Amino acid sequence: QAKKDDAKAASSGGKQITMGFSQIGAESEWRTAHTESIKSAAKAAGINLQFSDAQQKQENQIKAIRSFIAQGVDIIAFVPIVETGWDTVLKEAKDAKIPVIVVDRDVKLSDESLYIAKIGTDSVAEGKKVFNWIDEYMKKENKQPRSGDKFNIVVLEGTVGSSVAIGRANGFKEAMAAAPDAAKYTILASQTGEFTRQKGQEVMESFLKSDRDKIDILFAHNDDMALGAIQAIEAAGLKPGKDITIISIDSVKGMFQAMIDGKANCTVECNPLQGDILMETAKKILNKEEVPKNVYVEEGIFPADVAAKTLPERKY
Ligand code: GYE
Repeated sequence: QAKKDDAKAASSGGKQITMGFSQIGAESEWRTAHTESIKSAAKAAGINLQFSDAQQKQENQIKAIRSFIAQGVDIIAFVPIVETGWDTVLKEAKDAKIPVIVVDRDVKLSDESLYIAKIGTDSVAEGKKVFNWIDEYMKKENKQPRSGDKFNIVVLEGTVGSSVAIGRANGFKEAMAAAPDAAKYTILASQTGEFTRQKGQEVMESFLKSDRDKIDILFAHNDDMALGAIQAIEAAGLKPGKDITIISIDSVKGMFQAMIDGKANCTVECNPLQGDILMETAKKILNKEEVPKNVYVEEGIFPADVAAKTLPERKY
């Protein structure tokens, strides 16, 4: 019955709502869960979803949005792969009177009225949680630097120019600068691993080539890159999770398994289950109801000692 009511609500004036959705691709376990959440929520809400996969290219996203406008969809939602470069196409949507919802990542625009609402996660807060967890953990475990007198951190960054890579890097550095024992830490190297397992492994290999005996801590902007890096660390004859403390963001099942296996130390949650709230928001906008400009989903933090207990409850 609830489903039927939803389906009814999804038709305004007897016509089913059509949403054009531009996804960035399938780079990570997180992204797969995100896509799945969007698709199943559209189905449950009785919304006709026109789903487009941009294969990691902004130009493909712009093309998709233009084709949604040409088709005359009721509403457009998209995940901005990078922060900038959206003004022109969003102005075209506005001129065509098609409302736009920004999903997951943030945009930087000259005119904030070019989108109605943004649904996503707080990447600056995530980056802060990562540093604060590290600082506490190193003290609690009475860890000592493997060489010299500071903990050497290496960072695997996400997609260059994406709001999440920028936010996570900034949040991390802000928390580090604000910590009373900031002087105990230094960032030895930081490079993009493009949010993929393969690239994470490759970049970690190169970090290890130059600094194998110095690296104390790995911060990966997502779990997939951490999982790739774990393979590189083992191949270099080191123990991931022991010689090198490993923390990343997302909290996908693969990372829980790595923690259970003793190869990783913590994951900060980034919640990809944004489909239901997106569909609800879309209906409200089309019903001319007020919606908040920014909606952040709830997020936790999972260190290795809760991994085994938590894994069975994880939805992605
Ligand atoms: O952390 C990563 C993905 O934009 C929050 O993109 C998302 C990030 C997520 O590929 O795994």
